[in-house]
Amino acid sequence: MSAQVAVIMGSKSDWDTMSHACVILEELGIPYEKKVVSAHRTPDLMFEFAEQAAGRGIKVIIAGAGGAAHLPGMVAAKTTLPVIGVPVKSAALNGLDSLLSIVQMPGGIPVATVAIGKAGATNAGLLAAQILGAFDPELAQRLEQRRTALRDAVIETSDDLVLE
Ligand code: RP5
Repeated sequence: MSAQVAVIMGSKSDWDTMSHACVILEELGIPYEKKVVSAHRTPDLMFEFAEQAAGRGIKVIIAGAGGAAHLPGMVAAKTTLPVIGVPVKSAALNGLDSLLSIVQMPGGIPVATVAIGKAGATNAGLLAAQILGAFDPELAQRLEQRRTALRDAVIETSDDLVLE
């Protein structure tokens, strides 16, 4: 099956973060592709990717970048596929720069922005799955099962609350 989700990132250095989105997609059995595409260093490749993604069967794009993180917004400007932006934690400002660059899109071109770093990348994978799950009952079922397992794991932690 061809990829339904594209996970792109501005640099190979983003992979430590963005791999967490891929872990979720693997777990849920969603075909995906992963690629380094930089808004600053490979702008022509970025536009080519964004313009061709829908035609290749991609349904959701997850885009992660750090610093002056233009990638998610620029990709969103060139496609009507849903784009989920992941702010990668930067060295200088701990990812606040990435977050604000991605989340503060002017009205008209949306980017669904998640949290900074690992939690955001994990949630980006889950959000992409939930978007696809709205049209795929079997995937929706796997998401329900995942939620149930999460709930049970949390409830079980009560057993660990013992006085020393
Ligand atoms: C951004 O610049 C990337 O998304 C990355 O988070 C950041 C730093 O990139 P490298 O200098 O590590 O390649 O474009």
